[in-house]
Amino acid sequence: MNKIALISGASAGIGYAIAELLANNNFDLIITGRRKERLEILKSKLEKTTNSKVICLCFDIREKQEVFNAIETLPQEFKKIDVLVNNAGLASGLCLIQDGDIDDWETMIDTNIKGLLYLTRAVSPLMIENKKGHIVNIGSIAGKEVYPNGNVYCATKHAVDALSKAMRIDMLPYGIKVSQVAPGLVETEFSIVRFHGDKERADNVYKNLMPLRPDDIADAVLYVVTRPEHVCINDMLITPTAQASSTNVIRNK
Ligand code: NDP
Ligand code: 8X3
Repeated sequence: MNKIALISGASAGIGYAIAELLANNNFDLIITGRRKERLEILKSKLEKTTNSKVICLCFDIREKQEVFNAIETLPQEFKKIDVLVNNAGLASGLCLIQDGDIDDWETMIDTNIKGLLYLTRAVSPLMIENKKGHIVNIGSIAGKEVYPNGNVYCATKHAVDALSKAMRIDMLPYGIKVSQVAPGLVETEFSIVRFHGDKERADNVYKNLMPLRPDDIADAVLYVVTRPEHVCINDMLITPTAQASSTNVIRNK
């Protein structure tokens, strides 16, 4: 029997890659995001090419009521969620604190912290009821250290780091695992979103180096969620070989 994984932010990038890999490894999926059409295309692709059943939930993770309503609409058998991947997130802007755009700050805080909390609050009681579960939070190297102009994004990912540790303590009595996977530079739509659609600026982030691919992170998530019952991977920090820290990156000349 397939396990069930809910992946937030599966319409692009890392979440999309996780969905594909888990579907190919005997998971049924609940995939979420705001872009319904992309989710529907992914669902039909996965249902054609794998034996996975897929449900799309289209909601804005910043909207508390939308999150709770979406989980409520799940068919009973899909409420037995084995794995929750809290992946939906973004950076908006890259700016000194004194010049920061407060709307950007609120978008990041509402998505990366509050959205992750809403979804966890909606799903974790179901896991407790079913006496099983695994929460995987997609953190970041930005949750381990800060870098110039990264201020609020780094703060939101430090919050994910802290919440991952705190959730592991709270879930301990129920045997529910909590893991964090914290990537460095991964080439996705992340930088296009961060720079508000400026593709040239986004391309520069990955220029002259071999960044991580979304599949590299999916591979780590698959590893994390397929360990034996008694093994919990607490935390994985993964960078490209060309990156030693947020600010130490080697680029080809
Ligand atoms: P992408 O921009 O490619 O994908 C982001 C995903 O999050 C999309 O599916 C998007 O769906 C979803 N999302 C964003 N905002 C919302 C929202 N308000 N409601 C619902 N879904 C939302 O970025 P990545 O794949 O790179 O990012 C995934 C995660 O990985 C993020 O948490 C990011 O912080 C983290 N990360 C990324 C790194 C990188 O270098 N790329 C490195 C370290 C961590 P939609 O727009 O359809 O709603
Ligand atoms: C995304 C990686 O270095 O742009 O979390 O913050 S970084």
